Amino acid sequence: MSAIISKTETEEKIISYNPATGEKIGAVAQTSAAQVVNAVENSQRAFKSWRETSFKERAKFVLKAREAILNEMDEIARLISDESGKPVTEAFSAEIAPVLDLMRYFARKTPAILKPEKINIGQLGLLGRSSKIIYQPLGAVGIISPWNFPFSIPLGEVVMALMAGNTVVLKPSELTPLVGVKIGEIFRKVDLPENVLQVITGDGRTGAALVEAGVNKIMFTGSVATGKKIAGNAAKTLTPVVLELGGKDPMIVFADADLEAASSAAIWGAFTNSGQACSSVERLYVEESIAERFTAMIVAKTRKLQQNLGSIETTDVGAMVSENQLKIVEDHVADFKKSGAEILTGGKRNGNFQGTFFEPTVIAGAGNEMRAMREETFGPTLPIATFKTESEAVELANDTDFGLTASIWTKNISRGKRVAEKILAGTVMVNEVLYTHGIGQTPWGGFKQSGYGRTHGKLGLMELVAPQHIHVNRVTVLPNAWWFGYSQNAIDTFRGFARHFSSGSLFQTAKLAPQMLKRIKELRKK
Ligand code: TXE
Repeated sequence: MSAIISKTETEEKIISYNPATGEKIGAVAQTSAAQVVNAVENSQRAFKSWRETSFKERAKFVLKAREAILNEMDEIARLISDESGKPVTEAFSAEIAPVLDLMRYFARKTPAILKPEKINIGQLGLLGRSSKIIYQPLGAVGIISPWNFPFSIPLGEVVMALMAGNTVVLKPSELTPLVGVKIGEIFRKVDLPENVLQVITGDGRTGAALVEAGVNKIMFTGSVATGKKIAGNAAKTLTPVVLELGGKDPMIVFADADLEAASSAAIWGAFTNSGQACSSVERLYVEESIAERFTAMIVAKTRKLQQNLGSIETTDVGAMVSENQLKIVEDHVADFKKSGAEILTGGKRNGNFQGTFFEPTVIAGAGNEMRAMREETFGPTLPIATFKTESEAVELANDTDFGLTASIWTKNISRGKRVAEKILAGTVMVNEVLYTHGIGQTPWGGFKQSGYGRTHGKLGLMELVAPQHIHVNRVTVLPNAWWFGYSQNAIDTFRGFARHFSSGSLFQTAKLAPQMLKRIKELRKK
C-alpha cells in the first residue's frame, strides 16, 4: 500500500488553491526532514522484495492502476484543472491520455527493453569467454516533480521506475500536491505492496531532504536554479540525478511552410497550458518575406482564443498556476516593450477574472539581445523575430543557454531534417511542435542548461537501471597468458598481443599460436 504521510511533527500545512478562483481546495502536510529519511528507509526495505517481483507481476499493478484511472478519469481531470488552472480539456489531452498510453507501453515492453544483451567480444584469443549485460534496478528512486503537468510527469516516471524494479518516493510540487496525493491513492487502491510507492508532500525543503536521504537516484523536473542546487547536494553522496529543466524553445518558419498549419501550431505551442510548458514556443523566427502575412494570421487566431475558467469545456487558455508565475510574465512583457518590441495583442493581466489570468500575447520586433528572449518566460507570450537565410535561422535558434526542443516548419522535408540536425536541442520536430512528451516511447531531455539525462523511451528506462556486465569463462584448464610469472617470454607474447591479436584478424592471431604455446608451457611449469 502506498503511504501518504498526513501529519508532521510541526503540524505545518500546505494549502492548495485553485489559481483561477482563489478558492482553497485542500491542505496537505509539510513533511519534515526526519519523516523523509523514514520514508526512504521504508522504501529501501520495500525494495528488497519488490526487486524480486517479475515483470509480469509489476505490469499487473500498473495495468490495474491504469484501469483505476480510466474509471475515475473525469474526477481526476477536474482535480488537475482545479489545482493547476489548466483547461479540463488539456487535463485529458496532455496528461491523462498520454500517460495511459505510457502505462500500457511500459507494462508490456519493459521486459523486451531490459532483456539481457549478449556482447560480441570479438577477440579470437578469448575463446570460451562470454559477456552479457543485465539490467539491475537501482533501489529507492526519488522523484521531485513540478506543477505544470502535475499528473503525467510524475506518474510516467513512477511507472517506469516501478517497472524497472525500483521503489519510489515521490515529492510533488507544493503548488499541486493534491494531484500528487491522488497518484498515491490510485496505487493504494490496486494494492501495490506497502512502501513501494510513497508520496511525501511539502515544499522545496522536503525536496532538499529527499535528495540527501539516501535515495539511489533523483529524477527532477523543474527550474534551472533548483536543478543546480539538487545536482550540488546530490554530488555530496554521489547520488545520480536526471535533470529535466527549462527551455526557451525556438520555432523556425520558412517561407515555403504550410502557413495555415504553422500559425495554428505556433499559437498552440505558445499558449497551451498558458505557456507553462518546458517545451513551449518561446521564440518564433519567421522568414522575412512572409513575416507580415504570417504575423497577421497569428494575431487573428490569437484574438479568437477563449480565455476562461479551466472547468469550462470551451476554454482554450486558463489561469496561470500562481501570482509569482504571472509576475515573471509581466516582467518579460515590460522588458519587450522597453527594448522596442511591439505588443500586437494581449500584453496584460486579464481583468475579467479574480485569478491569475494573463492574456495570450503576441509580440513583434523581438530580438535575441532582449532579456525576455533569453530567460525562460513560462507564460502565454509569443515573441516574433525575423530571419533572411537558413544559416541565420539556425544561428538565432542556437543562440541560447537552453536546448530542450525546437520546431521547424517547411514543406521541404529534406531541408527540415537538415536544419533539425544543426539545432542544439534534445528533440527537434519538423512540422510539429511541443507535444512529443506525450509520446512516452520517445526520449525526453535537453542539451545545455535544459538539463541532462533522459526521461521516457528506452533511454529514460535506462536511467532507472544499473547495467551490469556478467563475464563468464567456461575454459579454466589453461592458465591465462597474462597472469604472473613474467619473463622475456611473457614480454614476447604481449608484444605479439599488441601486434597480431589486437588487429582482430584471424590470420594475424594465428601467427601468434607458437608463441602462446611457449608461454602456456612456461606457466604450467611454474
Ligand atoms: O520551480 P522549482 P518553480 C521553471 C519555470 C518556472 C520556474 C520556477 O521557468 O518559472 O522554473 O518554478 C522542488 N531541493 N520550471 O519555482 O523551484 C519544488 O518543491 C529539492 C520549468 O515551481 O524548480 C518542486 O517540487 N527540491 C519546469 C520542484 O522542485 C526542490 C517545470 C520544482 O520547483 C528544492 C516547472 C530544493 N532545494 C518550472 N527547491 C519544467 N522543466 O518543465 C524546490 N524544490
